[in-house]
Amino acid sequence: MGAEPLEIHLEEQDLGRSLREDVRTGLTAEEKWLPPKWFYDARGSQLFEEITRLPEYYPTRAERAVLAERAGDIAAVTGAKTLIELGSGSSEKTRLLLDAFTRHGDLGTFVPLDVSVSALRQSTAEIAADYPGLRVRGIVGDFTRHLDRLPAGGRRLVVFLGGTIGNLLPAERAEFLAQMRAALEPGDWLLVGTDLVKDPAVIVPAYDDAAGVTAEFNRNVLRVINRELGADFDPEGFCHVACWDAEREWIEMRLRALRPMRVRVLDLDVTFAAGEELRTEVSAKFRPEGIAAELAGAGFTAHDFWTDPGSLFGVTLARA
Ligand code: AVJ
Repeated sequence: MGAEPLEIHLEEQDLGRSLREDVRTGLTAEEKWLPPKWFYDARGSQLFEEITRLPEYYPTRAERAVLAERAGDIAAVTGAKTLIELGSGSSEKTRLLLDAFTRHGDLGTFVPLDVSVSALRQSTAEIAADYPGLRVRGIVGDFTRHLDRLPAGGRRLVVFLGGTIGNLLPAERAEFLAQMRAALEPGDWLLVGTDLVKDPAVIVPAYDDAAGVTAEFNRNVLRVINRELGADFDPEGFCHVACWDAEREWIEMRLRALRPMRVRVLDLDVTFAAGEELRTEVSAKFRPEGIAAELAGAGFTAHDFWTDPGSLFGVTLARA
């Protein structure tokens, strides 16, 4: 049984429209910003996969360690029939769960949802090939907009890994969790990965690696906008900046203009002063009590909270 054809909830025009809206809003703001979802074209998804293998980028390895240790418990406790993965990317770590469910027995369907068509094509084909008997239904969609399109019924486990929930701003996060809770039935489960607050001397290099892969990933958003909207950003005119906000306990990636620049995009004439910064991503870090409080606030009941041996990364299993 191969993967089923991808279900497209983000049509080409729809993608274009939301990119145009985001570019207009973000680049005309007093403090310029762009949402991080636009990093992930084929090249951006590839660069992100490279980031996950960098020595400085600990979250992927730490989360994988937790899942390797706890996948059996997760399969046994949830007894899920349907596994839904939001922002699935390559679904590489999710294989630990699929393996555990294969041993445990009940899982019938895997539903990865991602904005990246290229990542989803590859992951659904590979997973369908490696897990014969598993129904694989990939959905091209945006987890902040398409939670109402998830398949209904039958003991569902939704997984949201990698700390991607930290890419939402606090108000967006509350909205997302409330929508998630509304999309689930009592007895369904949510598994969320969150990077934890720690010494910034550990966090900052993870977002500013020596090989410069994260810098390329960051500049990639400008290449996406150039290609999709016919803009004329000079990506090399910007340098990569990663900075820790101690008060809000998040890391920000920014692109800093190396010289004054003028960019034509849509009907806009966007000017950058030398040194001006464009915020491209927020990646929030969490404390265990904060995660529990946010989940409870959205109507979830925390069931388990696990970390890796170094307490770098947390994984929470909660019940709807
Ligand atoms: C997509 C949430 C896993 O915030 O750590 C990696 C994206 N940005 N390096 C993160 C990212 C810069 C990443 N996640």
